[in-house]
Amino acid sequence: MYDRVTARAYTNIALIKYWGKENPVLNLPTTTSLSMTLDAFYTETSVSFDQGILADSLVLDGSEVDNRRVHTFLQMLRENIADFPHVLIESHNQVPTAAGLASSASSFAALTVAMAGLLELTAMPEELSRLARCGSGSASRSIYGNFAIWHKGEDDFSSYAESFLDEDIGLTMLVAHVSEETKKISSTDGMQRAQASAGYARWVAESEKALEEIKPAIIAQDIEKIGLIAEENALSMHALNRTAEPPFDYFTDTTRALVDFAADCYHKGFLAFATLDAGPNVKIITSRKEEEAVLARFKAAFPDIPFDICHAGPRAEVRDAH
Ligand code: 2P0
Repeated sequence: MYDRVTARAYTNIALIKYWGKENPVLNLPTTTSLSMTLDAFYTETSVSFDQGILADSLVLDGSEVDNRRVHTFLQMLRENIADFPHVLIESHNQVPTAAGLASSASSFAALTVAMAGLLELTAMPEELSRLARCGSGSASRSIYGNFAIWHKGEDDFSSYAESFLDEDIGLTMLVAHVSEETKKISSTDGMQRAQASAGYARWVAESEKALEEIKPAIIAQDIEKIGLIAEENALSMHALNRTAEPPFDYFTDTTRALVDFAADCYHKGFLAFATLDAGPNVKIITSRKEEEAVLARFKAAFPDIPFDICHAGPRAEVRDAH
């Protein structure tokens, strides 16, 4: 039995987005989504049982925080797996928190893998994915490296992610840090509003079609096709938000300018496609071959914006157990 287990999980960016819940308690999605795990942003989490504390405790980057989702998640483990004493969770984020870079994905994937180690669970990745999903939907995909597909499923047992392609196909994501501020509308709220849009059923149908189109493009390592499909999927998600009930928009003027600049680069012959999550930051899809040239163009046009270069990242793993 271990005293302390440390796990690391990397964040992921969806190429086909998760943007709606069939069941908000269990995070059962309305659509199947597909992502690439990134190598640049991760969460490292250590867990230990602590008889000396009165409740489960989360210390995030050195400060104690009260996080309702984490408490609910640990309760879910107690009910589903086994009862256990109070847990001390110490977590470090190498992800800009809550600004559309899905720190909840890496956080709950790292917490799931660490807790599975501490509880000595012999769980398959699909089971870990299912548990991570209960913490945050996108965390189901961060269990895997490279490309993961989260099957929407029909219930708690059938909704989990699997590896879609465990191979680095040379896709690069350039992350433009437009803003590190906490987003004004959480993903959960945003999804709820989007689902009240008159156009939601059409978005679901388009997403299903896009998913079937992107699968062979990933297998064929066709970055241009992947980029075109992912960009369309992301922009239609944001267009949907503008018709939501009530409407909202994660875009800033800089977001719009970056998206337009990616389109301009593509028309000039470069591989450059935009994708965005629940925030104003833009991720530019390009290839490893063209990343330097594309980055140079963006830096020249947006000299005040910091950029990160990301490639495909590894799966979530226990790093230390003693
Ligand atoms: C995604 N996003 O597929 C989509 C695209 C944001 C936009 O998953 O409520 O933090 O915890 O299940 O996973 C962000 O939503 O939402 C997200 P919850 P989550 O990556």
